[in-house]
Amino acid sequence: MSRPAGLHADVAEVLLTEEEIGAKVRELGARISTDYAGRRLTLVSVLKGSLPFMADLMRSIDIPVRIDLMEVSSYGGATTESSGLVRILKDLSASIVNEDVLIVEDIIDTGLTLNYLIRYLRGKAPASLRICTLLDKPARRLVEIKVDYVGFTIPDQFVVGYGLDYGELYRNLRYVGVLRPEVYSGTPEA
Ligand code: PRP
Ligand code: 7HP
Repeated sequence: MSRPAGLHADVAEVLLTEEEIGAKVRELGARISTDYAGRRLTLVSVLKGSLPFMADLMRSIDIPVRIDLMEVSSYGGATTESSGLVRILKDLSASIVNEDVLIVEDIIDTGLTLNYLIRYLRGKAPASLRICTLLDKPARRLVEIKVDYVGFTIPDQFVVGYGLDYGELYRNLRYVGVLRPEVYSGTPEA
């Protein structure tokens, strides 16, 4: 990894603006509020990437919800490739037995992380289990995943911002952008 030039300077192109993300999150929140009206809904955020999305989505939902947080890791440090090995770094803090559970993800890429999580959470006997992701990158999928709520379908490019990182950086961008390949290839800019 070459030395980062700067938060915004390392971004080659803005893929989704703050405004586009905000509008989509409000739309998803409205759909979820309608679909789960009168139910017991628990949102399970998959840290760390989904943190900004979760914070905005839960405030766009206008029915009572519980929240819980899990932290898993599948991408080892400064890499753009999934290791395929999913580790639970933080587990749920409350039972989800008989709860309607909605997993909140920032991105589905290979699908390996969610494939693991779905199996894990199904074992905890929720009333239902569905998936909400801000970004979907179907070109990279290795396992089939049924996704119930998708914000944006994006091309096969490595993106950062609005929670998404490269080497733990760029999560604090308000937009989603494509990272300059030099940043992760280590090739100095011409
Ligand atoms: C990222 C992202 C998803 C996962 C998607 O998490 O937040 O959880 O990768 O990739 P996949 O579909 O190929 O499994 P990461 O392990 O990088 O952790 P983070 O959320 O802390 O950034
Ligand atoms: C994980 C991930 N993290 C950041 N940007 C991407 O494009 C990613 N795909 N999978």
